[in-house]
Amino acid sequence: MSLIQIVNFQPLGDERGSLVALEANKSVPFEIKRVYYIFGTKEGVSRGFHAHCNLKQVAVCVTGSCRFVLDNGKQREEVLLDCSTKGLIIEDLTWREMHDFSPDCVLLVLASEHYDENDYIRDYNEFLKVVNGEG
Ligand code: T46
Repeated sequence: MSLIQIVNFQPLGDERGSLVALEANKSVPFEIKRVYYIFGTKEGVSRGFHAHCNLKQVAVCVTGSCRFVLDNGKQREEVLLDCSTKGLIIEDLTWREMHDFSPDCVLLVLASEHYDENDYIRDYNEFLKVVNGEG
């Protein structure tokens, strides 16, 4: 099964322009407890390089683009997020990296839990131990 799970949001545009509505337990498959957005990423900068123990997220580039790498310790796959109607579902225990941010990129992220630094696994070898049941 692919690590790349995309949810396509229905554009509700009309002659005035575009609108996308994101609703918990509908287009977003969990209760939303937190929303954050990443913007102004400097040229050549990559972000992420961590996994979460207990956090589901949906990421969407509302403007611009960036490339996501997802890794579950066995498979490593990538996807270009370049469309404001395309959301990437990121499950628990998935290593993520974000690369190639366009200068105009605004990456919106909807999260199933409040911020908790203790939920982060920031060391790749530790991540491998956890997913292989050795952690
Ligand atoms: C993820 C990817 C897609 C907070 O205080 N509250 C928050 O809700 C978040 C997300 C971050 N922070 C603080 C923690 C750090 O001091 O903001 C700083 C930057 O966070 P971080 O280095 O984790 O950012 P990214 O871009 O590497 O990762 C973020 C999310 O943290 C992460 O959960 O999945 O975006």
